Amino acid sequence: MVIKKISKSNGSVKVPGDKSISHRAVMLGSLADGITEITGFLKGADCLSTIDCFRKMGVDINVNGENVTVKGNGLKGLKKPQDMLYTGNSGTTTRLLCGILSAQDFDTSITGDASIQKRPMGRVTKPLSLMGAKIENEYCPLYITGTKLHGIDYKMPVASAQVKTAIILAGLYAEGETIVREIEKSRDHTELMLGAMGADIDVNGLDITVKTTKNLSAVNVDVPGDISSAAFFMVLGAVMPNSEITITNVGVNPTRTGIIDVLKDMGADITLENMRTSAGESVADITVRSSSLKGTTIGGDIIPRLIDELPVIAVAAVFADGETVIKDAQELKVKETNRIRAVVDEFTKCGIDITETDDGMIINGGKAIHGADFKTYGDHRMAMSLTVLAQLADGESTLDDSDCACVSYPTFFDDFYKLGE
Ligand code: SPQ
Repeated sequence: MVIKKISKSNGSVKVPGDKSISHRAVMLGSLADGITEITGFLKGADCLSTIDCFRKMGVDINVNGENVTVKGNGLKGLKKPQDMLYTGNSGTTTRLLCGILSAQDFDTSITGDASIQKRPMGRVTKPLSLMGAKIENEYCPLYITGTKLHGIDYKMPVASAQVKTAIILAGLYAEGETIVREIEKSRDHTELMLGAMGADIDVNGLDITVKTTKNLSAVNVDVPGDISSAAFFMVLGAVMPNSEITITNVGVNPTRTGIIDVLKDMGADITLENMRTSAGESVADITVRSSSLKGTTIGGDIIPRLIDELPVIAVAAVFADGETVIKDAQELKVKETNRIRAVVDEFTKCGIDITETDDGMIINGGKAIHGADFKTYGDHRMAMSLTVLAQLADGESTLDDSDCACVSYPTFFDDFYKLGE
């Protein structure tokens, strides 16, 4: 696909629902007693994979546009699926399911696409096995023998919301108390939603304690817009001359807002308005205006708060004066693709001064760049980040695969080009 260029970016955009919250609403709704009405659900491929898996385990889920109704089966009401569960491209579905399925009284198996089969599952299977879980393999396909679990006190070796959540979900079923100790705070949507559903869960700084839970009570979930999708417009608005973009109804849970902090630090003109809370999640309208950016250093405990935004933050760094250092971001290597290598290889094609490091990259920005024929590696965030990058490159750019954007943002290209009209 030739990446069309827009000559201006002005106006308002409403990005689709948050992917992390949409997954969790379907999963926890399936395990709750009663009916969960989800509004603003993200109908991206990953969340549809989650729906498909739970339907295969006997949960009645009705999808009507962005409205989803889940008739919960209760914590002990899932049924043995006929076939292997297929999680597509979704790490969240795969890892969170491991926590739930370990504790069922039936056996299951899970696999996903070529990318999922390369993503490490040992990070969830190891702690779950300490709880008594029986999971064969550290890469998909995984074979899970349902069994009784017991609580553990687990210090996480990586900052990962998926690992944390898999253990918490297993902890709902486990005998005794389960404590997960994070090294850095990662997104806390699971804790918030479980708390609202009446689970016995307590958060104390980086430590989360969950006790055996008899039942969860369904709550309605109004999913805010995904800040990870808003990120593309935040960077576009900041780097493109004469821009003013308002992104409405964006989730600004503090565990997700690292990109706002970093862009502000780089000199971006960003304001948050209409701050409100919906189902325990903070929501705001975000306005970004073009400004001159300067390089910065990004590392430490901000990384989990912006991990998925780093490819597009790297785009901002290309148009910022001076050096930007991204460090402590080794986790990028185990995403849909190795996002450090992918960003460095594709940006290099444009003549950008970028160097790969073991835990991130160094970008010397503020220089003219030219278009290129880009590879996305089947990674949705690469496809959308490269589309933003191409806007300020001289000459034409192409993408080998634009369809992969549908994993998290099926209407991305429509929304993007509408801003230029
Ligand atoms: O679900 P998946 O494929 O892992 O998606 C990604 C993404 O870019 O959309 C990562 F590749 O987001 C993860 C995120 O990186 C979603 C997530 C969650 O919902 O709990 C947590 C993060 O992953 P991790 O490994 O840090 O727990």
